[in-house]
Amino acid sequence: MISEKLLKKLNEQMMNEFYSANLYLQMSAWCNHEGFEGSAKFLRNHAAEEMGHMEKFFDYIQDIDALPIIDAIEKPKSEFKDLKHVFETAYKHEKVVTSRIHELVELSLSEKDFRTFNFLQWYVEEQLEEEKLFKSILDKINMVGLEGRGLFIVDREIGSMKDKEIESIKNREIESIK
Ligand code: OFO
Repeated sequence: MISEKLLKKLNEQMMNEFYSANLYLQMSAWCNHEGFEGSAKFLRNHAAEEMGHMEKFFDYIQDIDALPIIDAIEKPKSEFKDLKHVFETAYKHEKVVTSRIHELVELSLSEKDFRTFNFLQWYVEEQLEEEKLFKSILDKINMVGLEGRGLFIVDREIGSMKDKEIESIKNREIESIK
């Protein structure tokens, strides 16, 4: 049976994933408002992906015969200096999520809860992808700077990135069932 402490942490992470979804939805709104349609589309898709992360916790908690507790969600940031600031914030946020997932893994291991440890491995791998993804976008923005046509082209490219990401996730899933 899962310990109360670990269950509380799983619930907290479920709510953190909700927060991630809201953060990216808010960022998407900001981008749309500023005319960055590609980034807005990408971030809106990403918000939906974060809801999937939340649901995985929601389902797992129920699978182990415990009760998911939906709690209040902190208001996400809604003001950004520029597009670079949006993706810097996202990249920083993903690093925080990674460290929270690692703390959960550490706790599950110290409590010898191997089932939860195993469940969390999906998130360990996912966080590597999330950090890589946001870092690659930031690199692109840094390369072209914040002025002129370059940023317009990068924004368009960001808008098409989701399809590539979905493709790579599908490939990973196919590999894992081979
Ligand atoms: Fe962005 O990975 Fe969940 O929070």
